[in-house]
Amino acid sequence: MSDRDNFDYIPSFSKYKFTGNLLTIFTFPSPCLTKISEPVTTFDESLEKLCKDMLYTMYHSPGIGLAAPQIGINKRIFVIDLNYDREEVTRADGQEDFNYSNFCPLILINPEIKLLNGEIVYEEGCLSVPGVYEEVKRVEHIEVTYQDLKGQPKSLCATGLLSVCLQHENDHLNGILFIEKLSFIKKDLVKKRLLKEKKRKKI
Ligand code: QAP
Ligand code: CO
Repeated sequence: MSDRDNFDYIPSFSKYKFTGNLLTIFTFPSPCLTKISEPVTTFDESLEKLCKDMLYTMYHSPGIGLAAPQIGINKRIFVIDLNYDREEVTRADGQEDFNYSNFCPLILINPEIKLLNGEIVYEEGCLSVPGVYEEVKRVEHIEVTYQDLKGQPKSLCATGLLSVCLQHENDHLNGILFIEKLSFIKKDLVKKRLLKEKKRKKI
């Protein structure tokens, strides 16, 4: 069994289909992106629904990670899937659509990251900072403890892209966007560009 088969703890997800609601993703400079999020204390049906909707929204964006603050909910939750397949298809009525498959979702609740060692530079992007991709330097080896949907304690070790993604999403829970990690000059330039773009779209 590959790790891609290991998602039967999410009932409405299967290898070939999933259901959920599309949530609105807030973009820079929304206030929800700079708040410190609160720990989750209740592990119930509504938490499961929220996580499913976050995954659904992430797959459709498409993205590889999404944190609750990005959808306006300041709770310590994020979802990740680095491995799913997305294939463009033409439906019977001629409409272009996408087929998604091979989901490998990770749901982390109340995560705590322990930075171990090494250094990794990766070109990051963010659904809340659309169109911006910049290199960010982070720690390569990390260890993460967290709770699953049932509140059970879990842990994992990560390197490479998974490590980068876990650190990026965890930053969201502390109100930090990846553009904050850029040099002063680059950060300023990117922020001004984003604000200008937003103003232009409103007119
Ligand atoms: C975070 O980011 C991440 O600008 C997840 O127009 C990114 O899924 C961690 C996206 C890279 C590690 C490495 C961004 C989609 C998706 C955009 C994402 C866009 C459309 C970003
Ligand atoms: Co992000």
